Amino acid sequence: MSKTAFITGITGQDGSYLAELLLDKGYEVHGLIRRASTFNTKRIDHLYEDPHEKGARLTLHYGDLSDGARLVTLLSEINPDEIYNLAAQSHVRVSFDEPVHTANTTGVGTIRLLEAVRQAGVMPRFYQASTSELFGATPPPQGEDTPMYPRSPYGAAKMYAYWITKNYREAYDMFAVNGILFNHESPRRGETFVTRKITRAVAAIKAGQQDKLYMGNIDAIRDWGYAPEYAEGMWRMLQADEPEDFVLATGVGYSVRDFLQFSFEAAGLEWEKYVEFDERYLRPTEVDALMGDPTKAHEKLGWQAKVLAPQLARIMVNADLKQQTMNGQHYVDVPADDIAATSTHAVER
Ligand code: NAP
Ligand code: F7E
Repeated sequence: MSKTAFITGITGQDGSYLAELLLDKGYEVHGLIRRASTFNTKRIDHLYEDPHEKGARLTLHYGDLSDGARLVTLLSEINPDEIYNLAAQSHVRVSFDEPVHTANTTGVGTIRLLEAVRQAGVMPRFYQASTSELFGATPPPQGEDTPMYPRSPYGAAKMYAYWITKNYREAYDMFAVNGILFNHESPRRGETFVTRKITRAVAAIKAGQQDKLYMGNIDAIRDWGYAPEYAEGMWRMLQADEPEDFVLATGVGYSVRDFLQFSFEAAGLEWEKYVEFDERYLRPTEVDALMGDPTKAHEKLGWQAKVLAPQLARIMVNADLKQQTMNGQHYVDVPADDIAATSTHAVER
């Protein structure tokens, strides 16, 4: 019998890779999408199956993490074996502009979903998209037992979600786990996160459409991995014998300056000629350095990151260059030569 999964945030970067992975594994996949006045399913359009066709295994449902009643109805109907809660207002800088909205979606949204599980009387395994932003000001390396010190409304909202997931595991014996994921990127990364902002700018500069790239704090250090590999890690957490929290990271840190260099080099350009500082991209409180310790995931889940930032930058620049030549009409996935070097579930278009 095939398993059924429910994914919130299926239209996001991670949701799209996870949906691919689960469909590949034979799951029936249900995704929560927000009604918008424009289409917001670009990252999963290639997975769409006409529901009139027999055997269609991807179903999308309108809903929102702010609407608990809708979540109860959906979970009662779907009765999933696994829930992946990936939906969030996920941009750290934006969370300073919209702190209450971020708390409502990223924090309280999680308890709405957990309560919906209880009210619907279903018994799925539950994955919570926790984050290295929980560690915030605590210096690296950061592992499962590192003290948490969030530095943004986003980090604080995720802190609540992290603890309420643990609490429901202990209070109600739920198989509920936190995946504490360090930054992971891809050609599908949202355009205003730093890696994608850089790789899109490289492609636009190369095409003669842009002269300058304005950046904030380029001294910040991050542990950047490749998103499809992290989707595999999420799935493995829910297949484990016991519900436990895991860090997923590469274990290697690079600065934003390093990522600029890798990306511009990939297009044969010198970053210093194009990059300028703009204070509007600074945050009121910054997370200076994140670098994870993925030992537990390696030992217990057999999970290990393969792609590190230099290769990641090449993958993303190549995809953005290709997208430029296609006039930005389509999402372009990982080029074939890079895909061969990884074992991912990315779909070529
Ligand atoms: P993303 O690309 O920003 O996707 C976020 C998803 O959440 C989108 O599908 C979005 O829908 C949906 N969403 C936002 N608000 C919602 C609401 N109120 N109700 C229902 N859906 C809502 O994020 P991502 O990079 O894929 O990350 C996935 C999850 O992992 C997030 O929770 C993020 O905070 C967390 N995380 C990410 C990283 C990372 O490096 N990527 C690291 C650690 C943790 P629309 O498409 O309609 O906007
Ligand atoms: O910033 C610096 C910025 O916005 C990375 C989310 O997925 O990962 C992500 O959060 C660093 C920061 O990601 C610009 O100050 C410099 O130090 O790409 P980012 P993030 O804040 O690390 C975590 C794990 C999550 O959970 C989040 O959901 O880059 N930086 N100049 C800049 N950042 C941006 N966005 N834009 C700049 O111009």
